[in-house]
Amino acid sequence: MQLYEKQLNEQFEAYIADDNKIEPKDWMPDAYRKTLIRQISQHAHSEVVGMLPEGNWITRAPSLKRKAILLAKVQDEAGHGLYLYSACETLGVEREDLVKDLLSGKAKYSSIFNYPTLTWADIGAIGWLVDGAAIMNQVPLCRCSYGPYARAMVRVCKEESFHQRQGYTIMMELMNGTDDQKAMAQDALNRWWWPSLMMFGPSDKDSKHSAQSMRWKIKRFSNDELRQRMVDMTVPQAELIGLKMPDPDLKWNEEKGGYDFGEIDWEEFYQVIDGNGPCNKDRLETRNKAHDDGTWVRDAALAYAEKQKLKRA
Ligand code: BYC
Repeated sequence: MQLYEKQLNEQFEAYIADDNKIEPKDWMPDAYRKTLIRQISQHAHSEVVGMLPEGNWITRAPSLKRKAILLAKVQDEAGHGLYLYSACETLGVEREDLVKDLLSGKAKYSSIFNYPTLTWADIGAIGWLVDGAAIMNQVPLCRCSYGPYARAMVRVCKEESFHQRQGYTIMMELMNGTDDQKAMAQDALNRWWWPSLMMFGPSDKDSKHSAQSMRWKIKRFSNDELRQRMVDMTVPQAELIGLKMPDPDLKWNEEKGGYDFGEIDWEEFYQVIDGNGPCNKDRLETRNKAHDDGTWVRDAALAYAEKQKLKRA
């Protein structure tokens, strides 16, 4: 490393150690930039692909009120994707290239969106558990060292908290309903619980990026710390409405002040992130079709912008 670059690096590390925010025009090491582009773009893709499992239920929501709520939630996810692509672009990458990587299957997005939504209760389980996990992971990201990402997270977290409550109220209503409705809610919890815990990423001993990301204050807590908090927050919520956690090893541990829980099926996790989950192929095909079908909209918007520019010139 050149002396000059070494000094810049030391200044950068000290600036972060003092809890300052790095802004787009500030000097930053290439590896920091690369890590942020990786994480923020994967996050943006997750928001966009995340619309698909829920979008599947908009036409079948059980009432007009539920349809309106679900529609608003899915639109929020699109908005989150847009803020995140914008935050990512401040790092010097083109949105078009990021989207290309998603559509070709090169880029990752959250494992959770590769599972099917089989019943209405799945919409409750997604809001309660998936958005619940998202809040747990994203509230600390509001303090991320990169300014544009941290600021985008503030609004995202407010909206995620509404999403979590809409999911939990669906589960509550089902658990106050008929035996069939209760069984449907329990079945959704059984299928979504373990994939929701996988959202936090590999266990700390296998997480290749965590140590560096925590030193740079991109991540504030490790994958396992956040997963533990998720379990501790969710178990009492399940008990309150009469749901049973699908984990025979779940047990309160007085000494640690949290729950012990069973081992995650890491083989399943790696299969899903390698593209072999139940819906990976379907999700990518749907996104590609939506992108192709939307070409005329992008072309029209560009033509309109061009016309306006000429008018002003
Ligand atoms: N799924 O070293 P690690 C939402 C990858 S959107 C797929 O621990 P890191 C919502 C990881 O990328 C939810 N891949 O990595 C939307 C890495 O692969 P590469 C999305 C995963 O980055 C709509 C490798 O495994 N949230 O909530 O330190 C509706 C090693 O992992 C997963 C975010 O993106 C996974 N679950 O930590 C409702 C939050 N886990 O890149 C809800 C921001 C790990 O080396 N992201 N991988 O090929 C993060 O906080 C972190 O990136 C992670 C992973 C905790 C996810």
